[in-house]
Amino acid sequence: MIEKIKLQDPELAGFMKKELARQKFGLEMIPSENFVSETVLEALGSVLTNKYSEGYPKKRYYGGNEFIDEVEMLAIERAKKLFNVEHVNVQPYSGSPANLAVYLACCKPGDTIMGMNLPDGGHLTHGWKVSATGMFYNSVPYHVKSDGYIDFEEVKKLAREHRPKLIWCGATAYPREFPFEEFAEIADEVDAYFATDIAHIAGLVIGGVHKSPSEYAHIITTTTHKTLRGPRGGMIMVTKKGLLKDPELGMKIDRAIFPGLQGGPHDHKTAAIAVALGEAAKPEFKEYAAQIVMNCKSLGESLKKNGIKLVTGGTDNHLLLIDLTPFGKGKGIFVQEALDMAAITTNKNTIPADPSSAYYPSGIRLGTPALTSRNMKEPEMKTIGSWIAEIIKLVSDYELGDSKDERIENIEKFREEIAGHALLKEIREKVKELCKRFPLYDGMEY
Ligand code: DSN
Repeated sequence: MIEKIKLQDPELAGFMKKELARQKFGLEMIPSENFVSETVLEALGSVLTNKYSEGYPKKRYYGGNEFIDEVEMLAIERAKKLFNVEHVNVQPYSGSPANLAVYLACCKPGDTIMGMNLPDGGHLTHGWKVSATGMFYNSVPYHVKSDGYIDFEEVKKLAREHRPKLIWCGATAYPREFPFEEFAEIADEVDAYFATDIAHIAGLVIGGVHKSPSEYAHIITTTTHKTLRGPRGGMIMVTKKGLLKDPELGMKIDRAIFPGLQGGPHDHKTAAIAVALGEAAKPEFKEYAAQIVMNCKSLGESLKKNGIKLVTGGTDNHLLLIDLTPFGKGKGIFVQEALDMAAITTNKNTIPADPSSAYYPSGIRLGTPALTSRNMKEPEMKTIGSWIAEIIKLVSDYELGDSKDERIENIEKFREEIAGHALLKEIREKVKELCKRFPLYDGMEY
């Protein structure tokens, strides 16, 4: 599969081989990750990467784009149909530039915008202070309540008080279904653009297991590599409602992407998006999406049964947020690293009202899209939940400490003591055996 790389660049091939083995024999549980089909990989590795195509189909700044035009139009048509929208731009390099383009199209620098607070589960590009979106716009964040659900009373109050130009609904760590309808009502009342960022749940929307925002939002953005199971990329969609509010919205979005923010589109990635959208249109994809959610609920039940606390007490979607505060604050790093040693990949994450910090948060975010892609189901989730709970309990007594020096020392001590721990070794072996029963990229060798 990488024969030529092996011959020409064995050093690189060695790293790639190790990464393939890591993916094959570990449990990938970061909820924003997934395994693309070999067809998507083929499109990504194609000669389409050679082309420059600034502009849009039939309106390019370079010659030789007659076939690239067809590829891009195919991706656009497939997205329009699947998401029930009027206008699609498939050129964003990924989710962050897609979101930035929405600001460029709808706001002027300094305008007020509203999005979910990052530590509450929102995204950097929804106005967080260190992102360009929080620096160039007046960001008024909303929060979740102590039960972990969006504080909609606060959303209404802030929107009426600040009259934002743009309101975002979307998140990276929110385990519940989004109330698109309620957001649309308040956005309409204050005459704001309403943008939904469905990066995490795009596949669930297509699969019909999460409500679609197409009836409620003006703009929908998404990445294409999460539950949608495509290549790393982004899309911006304008709905019928969006064009009614602003008939020029599609054109404004296109101009914001090119020439506003980007140069030539990545045509090999556009082809891979077309492949993924073709796959997502098949009936099997609906079953896949439903299974992601069933698996996640089952994983959540198993964790709870084994004494682990979850933000909001469970999930409606593909992800869970473990609240580690019953064991103390800032425990995420210990749990993430111990799980890594057992070949279970998750990420440390803030939880709402986290008593620690973003780098040393008190939660773990995990989910089921990738495990579901390798055909694991509820019985496997039950087992995996019990392994994760065992590992959490194993490391729950480790303390971070308050000063920087104490933290460095404590983490080093933790790493020394935990490396090669018998329980982690035992679970790592069990993980490997489980992975062999659910092969990934079967027959693919690097
Ligand atoms: N990095 C993505 C995630 O993990 O959710 C969001 O951009």
